[in-house]
Amino acid sequence: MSIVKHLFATIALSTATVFAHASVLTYTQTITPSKQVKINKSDVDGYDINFDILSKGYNPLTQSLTSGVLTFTLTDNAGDESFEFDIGSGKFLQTYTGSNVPNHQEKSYTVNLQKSLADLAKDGQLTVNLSSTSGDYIFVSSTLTAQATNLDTTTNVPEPASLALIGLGMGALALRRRKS
Ligand SMILES: [Ca+2]
Ligand SMILES: [Ca+2]
Ligand SMILES: [Ca+2]
Repeated sequence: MSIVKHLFATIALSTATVFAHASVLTYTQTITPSKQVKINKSDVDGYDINFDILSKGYNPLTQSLTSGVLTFTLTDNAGDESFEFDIGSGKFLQTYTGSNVPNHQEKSYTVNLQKSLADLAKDGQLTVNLSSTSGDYIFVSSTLTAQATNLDTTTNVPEPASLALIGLGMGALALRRRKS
């Protein structure tokens, strides 16, 4: 292999390493109503909460959303109940169901965004509708944690190691020229 070919092979390898180490961006948003919200089966519209990570710096044009997790904290006064969370909408709708929110204590429920991740990725916004399918419960708060990576490759600068290799390659070329 000529020195030049070897040099380019080394640079290509180094660049791939830079991509693999692209930094992970984390966005977190917590929604807490000013007073606790009771959700009844008789409220047919349920209760909407709206997440927006655009305001946190997410940019759908330059970043790729890799994961998202929602946690919901609920509590209850009395009785047994069942609930449904509609996360996202249309073809990205993801539904989570549960039952029997503990009385007089808080419980957190964790949902990984799967289908609904694309809803959030598209425009940085995600609406969740909380409803009851029997009885009532109290919504305390919800937190969204999403992770993204930069798509923009122009910000990836060569690592010092590959710069040093380029320097070595140039030196070798210069030596060769002097010899011939
Ligand atoms: Ca209960
Ligand atoms: Ca959306
Ligand atoms: Ca109840």
